[in-house]
Amino acid sequence: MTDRTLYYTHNINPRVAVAVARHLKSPVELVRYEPMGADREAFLPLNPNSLAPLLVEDGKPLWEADAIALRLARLDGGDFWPDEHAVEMMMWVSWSAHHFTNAGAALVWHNVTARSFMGDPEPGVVEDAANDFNRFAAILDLTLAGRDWLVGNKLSYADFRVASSLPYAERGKIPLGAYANIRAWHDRLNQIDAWSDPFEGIA
Ligand SMILES: N[C@@H](CCC(=O)N[C@@H](CS)C(=O)NCC(=O)O)C(=O)O
Repeated sequence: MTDRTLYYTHNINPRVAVAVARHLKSPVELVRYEPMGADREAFLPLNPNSLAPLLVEDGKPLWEADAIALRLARLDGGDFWPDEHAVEMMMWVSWSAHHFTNAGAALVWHNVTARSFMGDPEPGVVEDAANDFNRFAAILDLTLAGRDWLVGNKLSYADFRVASSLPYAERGKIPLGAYANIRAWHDRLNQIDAWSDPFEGIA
């Protein structure tokens, strides 16, 4: 039997990977670790990025949340990453990384993470990040005016991926107020236990 472990922390990208694993009931052991702290040296050969998530299968490492999600979806064999919509899936995954989640994560970084060790962020920096977020949020909101889910009229990894920063919206001061369709879509996602509380019962 394959020995399969998903290493995670509670931040944006590993949260998505854990949510996928729990949603798909993947045959993985979930282990919390500190890739930039106590576990850094030991894990360097497996992940030279010193980041989470990390999937290790019989000693073979796979990093990047999206690659891990694809691997878990293939293992599952279902349609969480539907082959017939592979190109559209890639569009949303890429758009999330480069635009929407990038902008949301910047707000979380300035308003939560960096604030904890650098103090209050420069207002101009936060304003730029918010403008960036608003630019892409308007596009997502318009898209979601006409559909419940992003790809193929069904929940897929595209929804998990594009929503990755939203569980941190309150703490990160991500401005969702003007985007009723995004909020309704995220409410739908939050009906899924694996999304609303991926760390339930684990460290
Ligand atoms: N592109 C990578 C980004 C990974 C990444 O930036 N991970 C961050 C969390 S979002 C990390 O490991 N930070 C250190 C930590 O969480 O302890 C992916 O999608 O997996």
